[in-house]
Amino acid sequence: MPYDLSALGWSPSRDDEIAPHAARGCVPARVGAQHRGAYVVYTAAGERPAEPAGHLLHAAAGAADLPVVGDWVAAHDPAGAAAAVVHAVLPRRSAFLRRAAGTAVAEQVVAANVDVVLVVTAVGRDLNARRLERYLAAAWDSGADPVVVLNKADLADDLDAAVAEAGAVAFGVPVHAVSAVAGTGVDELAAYAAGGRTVALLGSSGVGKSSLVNRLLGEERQFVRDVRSGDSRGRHTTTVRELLPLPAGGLVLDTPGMRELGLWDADAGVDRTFADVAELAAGCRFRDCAHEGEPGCAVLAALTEGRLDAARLESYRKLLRELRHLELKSDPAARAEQRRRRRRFARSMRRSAY
Ligand SMILES: Nc1nc2c(ncn2[C@@H]2O[C@H](COP(=O)(O)OP(=O)(O)OP(=O)(O)O)[C@@H](O)[C@H]2O)c(=O)[nH]1
Ligand SMILES: [Mg+2]
Ligand SMILES: [Zn+2]
Repeated sequence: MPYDLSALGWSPSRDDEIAPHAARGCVPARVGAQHRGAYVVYTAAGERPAEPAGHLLHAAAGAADLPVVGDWVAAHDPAGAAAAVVHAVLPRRSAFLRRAAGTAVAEQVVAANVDVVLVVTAVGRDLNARRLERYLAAAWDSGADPVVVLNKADLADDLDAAVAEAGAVAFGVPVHAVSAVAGTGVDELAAYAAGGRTVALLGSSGVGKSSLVNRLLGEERQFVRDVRSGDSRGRHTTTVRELLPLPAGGLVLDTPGMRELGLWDADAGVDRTFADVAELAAGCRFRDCAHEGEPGCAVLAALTEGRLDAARLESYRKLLRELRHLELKSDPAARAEQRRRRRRFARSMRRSAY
């Protein structure tokens, strides 16, 4: 099935980026999935298997330089070829990062060029303010717009209370109460993919990400955990990240549930998530106030007066401590290089704003 590139999220602002590669016979392709060393990409011609060119692997300083799901790449795909060959990764407009699971200190790019991150949680046990804050920080930091999705609304005893609980940490981020089973609220989520946008669903295992993806696709494409197997935690039904084009244009990215989301270099995202604390902190007497008992501390004053939740302040401090700890453990030169690269992304992002 051929694709309209704009429905895959191609923007004219990328025409200049592909031009030098097009001159060498490459076409734009969007990475839909990654299976070990190989990829599935979408091009104007359709869905194609792809592999990285040797020089791309050779020049990569780390995994972050190689294509990830959501990337736009330059691919050589002559008629009759068994697989396309990826020659270059085009600049990322956004990148969702986390600390790679199981390793001491390595970053992992979970997905690139996501426009909207749906932070999916479910009413009941999964709904957890502290976890939401963590996801929101990573989502803001990625450069995408976060949205909170409260799924399994059909199971709620008190839906208003659940929405209020999510709203208390969301601060201006939209909160949608939906049900993948009943189909309620799914249209509101579909609207985020309008105009060829890319919507990623992230959250714990079992909250219903794949069920929502199936609703958005209008078909049972993604495997969903069997109800009879209960909600045995830690069993991941979805095992690979997969970017899927929607019939009306735009794309959804289904992801395996994350057991833990370790933040990576997400200072700006934490500040954005805790904009209320940051705003209070602007009123502290000392600019480097740690809000630990310094005189003239506006944050502690708000805490005393009950205008700031103690658990929220502790959560803010905990995330900042985590980031500091990571900074101490990791290689400063490597981190400086990563920062520089990210700033370069940010600059190219501003230059070629949609
Ligand atoms: N009652 C109710 N059950 C739901 C809803 N959405 C999903 N479920 C059920 O929740 C279970 C998990 O759904 P999945 O869609 O597999 O969850 P997931 O987030 O994709 O899980 P992973 O792939 O492991 O990350 C399944 O048994 C679904 O039928 C909902 O809105 N209401
Ligand atoms: Mg799933
Ligand atoms: Zn202070």
